[in-house]
Amino acid sequence: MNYINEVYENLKNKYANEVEFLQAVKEVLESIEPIIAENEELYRKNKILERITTPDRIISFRVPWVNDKGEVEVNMGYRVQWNNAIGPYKGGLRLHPSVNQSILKFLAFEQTFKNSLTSLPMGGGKGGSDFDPKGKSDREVMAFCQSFMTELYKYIGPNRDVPAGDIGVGAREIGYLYGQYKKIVGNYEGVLTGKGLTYGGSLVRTEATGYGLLYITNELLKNHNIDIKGKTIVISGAGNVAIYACEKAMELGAKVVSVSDSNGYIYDPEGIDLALLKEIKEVKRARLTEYKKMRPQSSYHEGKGVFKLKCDIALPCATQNELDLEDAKALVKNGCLAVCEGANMPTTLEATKYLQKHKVLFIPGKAANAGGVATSGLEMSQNSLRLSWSFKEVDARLKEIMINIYNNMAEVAKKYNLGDDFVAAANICGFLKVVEAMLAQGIV
Ligand code: NDP
Ligand code: 2IT
Repeated sequence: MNYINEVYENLKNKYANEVEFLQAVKEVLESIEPIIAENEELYRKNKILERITTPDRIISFRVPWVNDKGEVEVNMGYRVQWNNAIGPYKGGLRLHPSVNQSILKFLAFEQTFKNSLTSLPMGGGKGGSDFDPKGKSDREVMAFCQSFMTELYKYIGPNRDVPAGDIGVGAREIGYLYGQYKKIVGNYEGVLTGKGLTYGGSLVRTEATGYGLLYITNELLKNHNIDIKGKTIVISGAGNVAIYACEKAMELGAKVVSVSDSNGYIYDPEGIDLALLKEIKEVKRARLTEYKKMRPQSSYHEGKGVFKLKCDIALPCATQNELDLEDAKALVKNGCLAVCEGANMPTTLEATKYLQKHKVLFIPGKAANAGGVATSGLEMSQNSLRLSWSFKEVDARLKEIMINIYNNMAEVAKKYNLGDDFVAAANICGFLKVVEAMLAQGIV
């Protein structure tokens, strides 16, 4: 059996229930075949694949907190510290009832390669809890965050592990987490990113993932002689990534006709009303059904289906495995030109292969949504320098990083004859830097 299959089969036997983790590993291992072939003996001897698919550690803990009725509730908290060969662990915290070890392992594994792609010195990590922030009062969210940090603080630090936001974690949660860390540790330091602008946050971090997604999408299109102006875009999700993807897409002259949440989606043929969307999601924390009430020309559709809409470009920005084979078939049938992933692993393996086979340009999440963590890296730099850069400066750096990621992928694609396979190109780019650092640092 070849080395890649051996490692994958072992993981499959050991972690049969961790389907998301196995999916993420399979995609990476399949695409680094040419790299392994070049140096198989060295990699085998150093057990590189076994080590890179095993986290440095997984911390899991109880998170007790008191709800508004005075009752005690108990959740599980986790931090997966995957790999710190190229820098301190870095990655978001997810608060969602679906959170489990498999999901956090896939996210931390992916994060390791994503962070490597940014060219900034950040290792990979991810954490979170099965706590559901939906419908909770501010005080309940604060109580949860304080309890979560009372355990997590032992394992993080500005040179050790720097968490940030992800699904269910935005400015409010980062504020409560930061306050508790500071109270326990006593240091005013850059231990989290996505902080508020009055206490060490960076301009553009809120917009960064969505903006970065559009910068790289635009670069992809430009390099294929396609103008984004006038194109119809379908976006899924209505959270942080979706909102700012929508904003930048409109700025670039495209028309965004949909957004969605876990209950259903909005189709607005005249283009999404961004101010209304922000008011509903960022201010009121309400459901998308509110949108239809204010925009009668739009329609609300219960359940899934956003990718069945006709579009030139699809940007999945909600969650893992939201775009399946049926969606991929509909996108191809409707003449979709490009799919770029704002979310982490939103496209199933079969759907990805179908899209690529039918010549739909495809950029995987670890490249396309790297703008968020890249700007977190810029927040860390500003914290270390005790400086704040202007919006224009951070935005310019973000854009440069995204274009660099595209160019690095294109170079690797050329070198290994990958055509437009940016899945393989991203995995190879991310993998090489981490592995070189691991080899240099010995068996640790
Ligand atoms: P938010 O919590 O701000 O928004 C998430 C959106 O996705 C909401 O509209 C939510 O709907 C929807 N959603 C979440 N879970 C599900 C589900 N199981 N089924 C259907 N819809 C769902 O999160 P973000 O926008 O920050 O994150 C979105 C994606 O982008 C995630 O995959 C995240 O990992 C990824 N990402 C985020 C980055 C960041 O900087 N924030 C950086 C890079 C990637 P509802 O409100 O109904 O739950
Ligand atoms: O998936 C991701 O890259 C994020 N949620 C952002 C992580 C970060 O550290 O900013």
